[in-house]
Amino acid sequence: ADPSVILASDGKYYAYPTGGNKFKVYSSTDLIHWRDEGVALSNSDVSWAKTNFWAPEVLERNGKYYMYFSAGADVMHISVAVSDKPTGPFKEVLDQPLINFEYGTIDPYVFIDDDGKIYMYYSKNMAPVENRKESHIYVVELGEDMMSLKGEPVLVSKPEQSWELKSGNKRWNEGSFVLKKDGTYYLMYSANCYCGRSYSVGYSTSKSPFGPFTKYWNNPVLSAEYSKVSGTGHHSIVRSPDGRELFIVYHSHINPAEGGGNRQLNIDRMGFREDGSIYVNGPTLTDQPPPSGVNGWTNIAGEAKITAGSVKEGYSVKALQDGEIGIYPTRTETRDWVVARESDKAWVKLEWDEPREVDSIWIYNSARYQRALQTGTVVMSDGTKEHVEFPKGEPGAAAIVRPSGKKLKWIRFEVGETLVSGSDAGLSEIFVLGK
Ligand code: FUB
Repeated sequence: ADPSVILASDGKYYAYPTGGNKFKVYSSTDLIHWRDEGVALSNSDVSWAKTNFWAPEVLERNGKYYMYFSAGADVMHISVAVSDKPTGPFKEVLDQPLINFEYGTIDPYVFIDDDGKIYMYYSKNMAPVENRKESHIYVVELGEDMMSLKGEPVLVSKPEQSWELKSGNKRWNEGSFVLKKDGTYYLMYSANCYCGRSYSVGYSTSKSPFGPFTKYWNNPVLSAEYSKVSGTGHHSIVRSPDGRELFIVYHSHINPAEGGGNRQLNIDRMGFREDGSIYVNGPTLTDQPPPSGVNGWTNIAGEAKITAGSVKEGYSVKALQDGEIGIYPTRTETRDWVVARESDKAWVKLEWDEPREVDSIWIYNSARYQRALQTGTVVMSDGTKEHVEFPKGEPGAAAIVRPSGKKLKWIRFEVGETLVSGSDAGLSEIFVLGK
């Protein structure tokens, strides 16, 4: 649960999840295979708390690794431990909590701005508000030592949008993660009870790390609404080995029917649209292409010239190269290539300047049932043809063709049967893993 994943300067990924009386650490070179690296921080090294070791966040700076975490018994507090290595052992240096308010505080996230200023985002946990309890997100500046507070905390987020009000008279904004892009601060967070199906991720934006933050109108960006998965949230974000792709790492319930505190780690792609909004290609439960750069493969679909026999008015064939796959039918309505099925023009072609080595072709259906496909055919420039059947009822599952290293100048996809007879046909994305 609550996975913090970093790409350290040694070129390896490290994952730190919530523990009971300790934090463990796992390493990976590709975000696929993980190795247990043992205990990163043990409660025997923390004088002021022995239980509820929740939500660690690790940050590398000037050759040191800082682990911010929450722990405590009746009242949760936030502190920081330091190590020379990403695997630890992390040692608590303050011998008391860094945030030691009379109310509970959890889920620290530390963000270093371009000007070197350091900010900690965290949640004030379950405070009384009218006849309910709520968790709100605050930000406070940290000193250059990374372990002292500067100034007063500022409130930056509380549950307000309808998707955040799905857990009765307890409401949460927690699990912050902050990133900055083109001068805009994105405050991502989770809402609703971690124990329930509706735990989801949304975000808000601001021109200042202190806010005011405006919530994205189309939140949540990660939820279990259309999936068999349950309780998707408390995430971190990390880049692929070659830096080209972003991955969101989050937890979901091990047993979706039960919910509760038994959670597992999930990884999916995410990205930014041209208008600056965030999309998440998840939750998925099926095979997905490996992260860009693993074994030298990357998505070369965007480097191809794309043409289609026909495109329905109001849609674009470029939607197949925008990185966004069909998961959320209502939120991505216009992000499909749409074509009339009853037409010999129902095809799309990707052509490269030179023949390219192609490992696999991933064809993602429309998330909209009314235009989703059952079948199609992939025609390749070497003269081969392959019939594909689309997986049913599994958002984000691709029809996969594996040329396994063949050199191809072009590929063409021909639309077959739709799920709804006689309807328009739609695809959300074509991903070509190649070199
Ligand atoms: O895992 C314990 C708590 O549950 C975390 O601190 C919250 O973010 C929620 O995921």
